[in-house]
Parts: sequence; C-alpha cells; structure tokens
Amino acid sequence: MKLYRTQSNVIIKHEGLYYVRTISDYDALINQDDLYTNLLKSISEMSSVANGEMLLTGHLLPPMGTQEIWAAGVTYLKSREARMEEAEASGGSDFYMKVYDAVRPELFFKATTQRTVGHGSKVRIRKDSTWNVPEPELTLFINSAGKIVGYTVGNDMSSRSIEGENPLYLPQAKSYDGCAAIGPCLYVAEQAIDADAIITMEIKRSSHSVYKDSVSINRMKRKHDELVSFLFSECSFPQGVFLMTGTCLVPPNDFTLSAHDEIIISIDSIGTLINYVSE
Ligand code: DO4
Ligand code: MG
Repeated sequence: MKLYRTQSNVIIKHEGLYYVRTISDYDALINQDDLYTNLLKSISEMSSVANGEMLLTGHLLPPMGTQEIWAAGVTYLKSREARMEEAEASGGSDFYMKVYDAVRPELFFKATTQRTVGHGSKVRIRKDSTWNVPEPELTLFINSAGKIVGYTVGNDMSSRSIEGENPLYLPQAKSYDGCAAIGPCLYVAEQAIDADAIITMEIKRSSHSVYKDSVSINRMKRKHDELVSFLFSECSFPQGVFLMTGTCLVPPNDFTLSAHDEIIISIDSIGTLINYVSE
C-alpha cells in the first residue's frame, strides 16, 4: 500500500485502486503501531476514485509531517571507500575506516520538513561547494514506539568538497536548504521490505544520461533494527522519524552535479523519486 501526499489530501493506492482522504493530522495518521492494518480497515469503508493516477501528476509533498529526517553513514563498503579517498588530503580517512567497523554506527541529523522537498521539486547544491552529489538511500519511517512502519526513497544531497576538506564540516556538507528529498510515497506493507530490493540512480543532463547504476540493499553492512536501536537509545521522536540508511551508489570522482540536472532514484516496491537541481 502506498500513501501519496498532496496539498490537501492523502491518496492511498492499494491493489491498483486509489482512495482519497482529507487529512487534518498527517503526523497522527502515520504514527501508528498498526499502520498497515488500520489503513486497510479505513479504505475498506471508502469508495475508490476513478482515474486516481491523475491525482499524482506533477509535484507531490514529501510523505512526511513535522518529523525530522536523520541519516546513517558509511553503511556500505562503497561509501567507506569513496569517503576515505575524498578525505585523504585532510588526513581524515581513518575515521571512515573506523566507523565502518565500529559497534556504534554513524548517525547524523539531516533535515527538517522545511529543508526537504518531495517528488518533482528542486533540490539544491550549496553555493560554497565545488563537488556535489546526490546519495540515493532507502529511507525508513519509524514510529514513536521505535517500530519501522514504512519506507520511502531518499536523496541525501551532499557536498563532497566540504566534507572532504574536514570531516568536522559534515553538518555543513549535509544540512542546508533543499538538502533532502523523499518520496514519491510512503510504502506501508505487512512485511519488511524485500532484503534484496534494488536501488537504481540515474542522472540526466539536458535529457542525456550521464550516470546510471544499481545495487541491492542486501549489500548494507548494518541491520535496519540496529540503526533504529542506536537512534532511539537517547532520543525520543513523539511523531516518529525518518532515517536514511546510507548510500552505496557514488558517481565517479570527476562527476559533480550541475544546475538543471535530473536525478531519478528508484527502489523496488516503493517507486521512483525524481528531482531537479535548482539554479
Ligand atoms: O560520513 C559521512 C556521511 C556518509 C553518508 O551520508 C553515507 O554513507 O550515505
Ligand atoms: Mg548519505
């Protein structure tokens, strides 16, 4: 089942049918222990709408309310290698090697709702950064009780020049206006997402593909529950929280994003998130 957010409604897609709900409190809607069962019950009392897919054309809001977005880092070998390379000159490489093997994962605060965009909208690169990449990441939605109840596609926009200059600059490399995109929907299922789900990212420039690669989420070193348990160990999230789980797709080192690039990220079962780089 998939929940899409528009300005005034939540559109629920289930088994090819679309249901429209006017929502006054989206936080409360998604922050439920039995989210899947309750949504199923609510749509069983509703009539589906004809041509529901027409409601999903154009921009969509990120499938979040007031929740924070957090992110995990260096959860895949590829991310560790890329970061060790970019931090070599600053002497920061060892930190990435150590955190990959450590018991405690790297977790950082990524974005508020205000800094996050949804499907079809523009993400930003920092004006003081010379090397910028999108990071395609499976993103968990965890309710206030610490249970994973949904999934979405995330883009952890990152400045490699700022992080590479000094790992202590990570918050500036990662958090700024337009630094995060999630969407197109919140995928809610009875079961956890398939452990072999594939993430694909393509970047197009003037309609031509300049990067495309795929990977399975089964390459991640850490378990989802392990990340959640560290995140919740000393933080409470009264409305739940989104957690990006790290990237395994890193464009070659001579690649940097440009204004107007189109970033297309797909994850099996969830869907495709498309964003454009703003001027
Ligand atoms: O260590 C810095 C950030 C790592 C990250 O964002 C990732 O691995 O996805
Ligand atoms: Mg990342």
